[in-house]
Amino acid sequence: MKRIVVLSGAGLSAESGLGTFRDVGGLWSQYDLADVATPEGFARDPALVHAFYDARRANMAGARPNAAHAALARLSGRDDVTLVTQNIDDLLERAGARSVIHMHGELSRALCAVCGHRWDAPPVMEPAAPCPACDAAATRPDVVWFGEMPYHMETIERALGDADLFVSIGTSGTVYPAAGFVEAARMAGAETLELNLEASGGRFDAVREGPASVVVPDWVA
Ligand code: BV8
Repeated sequence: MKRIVVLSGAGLSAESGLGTFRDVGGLWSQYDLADVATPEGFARDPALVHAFYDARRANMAGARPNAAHAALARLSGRDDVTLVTQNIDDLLERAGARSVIHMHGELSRALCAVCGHRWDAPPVMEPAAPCPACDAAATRPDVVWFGEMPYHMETIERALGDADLFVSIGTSGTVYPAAGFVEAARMAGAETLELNLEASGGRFDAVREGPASVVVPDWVA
């Protein structure tokens, strides 16, 4: 049984209308990453950060999974497949995928910065809204910002160490530690495959270029 680790990035959801970060017109050309995706930015201006994520949550609610999400959903739940995503949207789950590992958190979840309690995020987050568990007014998006430790790293590293195949989908490979997964998989003896609109220039044994809604179902078939 070939053990497969799949890592996806913003390109997986691009055709569903969710913006990518570093393509032309991407999110980081509209916002300064330091202002909206770091703990320091949140401390400085929580209202700006909440507005940034509330807008993305609204965009996500109006979006639909595309054929790439559906193809990965067919793969998910298999014992030999580990689905890791950098994306914070819920389109894989809405396509029916199970056991998705959101290493950068989830837009649909709220986190109490005091007690660590997590709950389903309302469409618009009220910073002063009391935590359902400890009453503190310290609500933040349950999203991993720059300088914060991504989630589930032990699980991911174990899967990479056992992988026979590592597939990277729709990611520029610029953000660590995710950008280092291809090397970790190669070190473990895995074959590496990139499915991307354009090759990211990372070190993959094979690359298939094209939109995710085409190349991912082709690969999964
Ligand atoms: C950590 C959540 C340590 C928020 C995100 C050197 C200098 C400075 C900093 C660092 C450094 N080395 C490492 C760091 C730290 C930093 C980092 O990597 N910085 C980068 C910028 C250099 N990393 C971190 O801070 C990480 N934490 O290192 O912690 C630590 C250790 C111990 C204790 C505590 C801490 C945390 C990083 C997580 C940040 N959060 N997201 C949010 O979403 O708002 S990152 C953000 O970038 C998203 O998660 C996104 O997924 C991720 C990667 O972007 P991509 O998904 O690749 O998207 P991008 O726009 O870049 O590319 C789009 C791709 O899609 C392209 O390839 C394009 O071709 C493709 N595409 C487009 N259309 C299509 C398509 N493909 C297919 N079909 C299409 N139609």
